[in-house]
Amino acid sequence: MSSQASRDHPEGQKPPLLVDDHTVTTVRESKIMVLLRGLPGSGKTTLAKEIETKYKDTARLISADGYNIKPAVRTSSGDEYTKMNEELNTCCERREASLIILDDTHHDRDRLEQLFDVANKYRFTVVVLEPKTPWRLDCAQLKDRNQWKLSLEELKNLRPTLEKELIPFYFGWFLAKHCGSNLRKISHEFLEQLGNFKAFKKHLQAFGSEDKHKLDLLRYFGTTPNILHCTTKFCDYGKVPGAEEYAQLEAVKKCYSRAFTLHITALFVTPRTTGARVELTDEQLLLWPPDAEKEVMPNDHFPRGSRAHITLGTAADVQDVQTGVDLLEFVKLGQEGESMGEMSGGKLAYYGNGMWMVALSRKVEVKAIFSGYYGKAGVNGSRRGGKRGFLPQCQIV
Ligand code: 2AM
Repeated sequence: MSSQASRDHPEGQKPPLLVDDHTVTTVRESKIMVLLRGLPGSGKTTLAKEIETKYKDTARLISADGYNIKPAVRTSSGDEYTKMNEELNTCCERREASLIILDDTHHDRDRLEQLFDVANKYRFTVVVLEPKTPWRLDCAQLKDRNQWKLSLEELKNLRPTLEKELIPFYFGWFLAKHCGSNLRKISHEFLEQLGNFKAFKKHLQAFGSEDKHKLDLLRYFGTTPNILHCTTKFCDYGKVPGAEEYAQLEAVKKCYSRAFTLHITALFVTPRTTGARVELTDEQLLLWPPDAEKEVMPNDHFPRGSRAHITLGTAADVQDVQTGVDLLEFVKLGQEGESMGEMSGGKLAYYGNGMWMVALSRKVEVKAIFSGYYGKAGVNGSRRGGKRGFLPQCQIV
């Protein structure tokens, strides 16, 4: 890195994907779309190039400057992006890179939505990075630094669109590609075995199954999230109470884009959802909102982190958020499960009402990047208007 670049971005302020070894390894095993965001002259390109250099064998840097797209509060239809979009789509379609770095101001909501759609279509986890240079919002300084020679006035017009941090639909840990595939495989095996289990077949009425003899659980849980993840805070782009405060937490800021290893201790099935129970470490609990359990079960007391899970599938008309509620139901029942023997690498127990859980003898470890999901509601496996959940006054929008 040039000495200019190291002065502009001191080590302590660099994103984990540049300086943390575990993150670097995990990013290499994931599909990540990095969106650099900020005013012209704020240091995006320096950061973008540094990331490209670090991941040179797997990365592709696509820059708006390279397509001569002048940053402006947009009034046009966005046609100037046609060629750049072509490069992005081809890169995704042909799997030319597992890390795509997009260098642009990213101030325009419509443009961002287009990119989130692409990321979602090709299953890229989005990471939004902003340069930490001291002058990033100082229009007087940016005037002399931006290569587009934007005037003070033009910069001042752009500034309000970039001052506010982008709050995602939800924050969470997003599984690395290989870990996600592996967990899906483990879950499929579990569902197959459970569906064929004699004792399970005795309780099929809980699943509303017309056939009294068998149930294809893989079909039953027809919808699975696009990218497997463990939600920490549902934000609805800042509309949910406490979302802005959560986004401002020091731990959230520090850990954004960092990799973690999550420990899965159990798999479960209910007539509504199937999921994996996650045991959070003390460090991971720093990212866990104190009211996460109360949000969905206000009248009960749970140890912090009890709701941590990965949704693996939902039944028709059931929302993903139900999985965490179902997990808390298991936690409430505690030791009350009836032991049903060994299955899928653990001890299977039946809790009544079609609730089954296998406690794994060996925890499954999955690597995941802490980031946000920014795309449209209802796309990443979350459906609206569920009829079968039993959520108490939870603020579903
Ligand atoms: P999940 O974490 O159980 O899968 C979008 O709906 C995502 O946010 C889903 O992953 C969903 O459930 C999670 N989520 C958490 N709390 C939510 C809430 N109160 N409303 C909607 N979704 C929520």
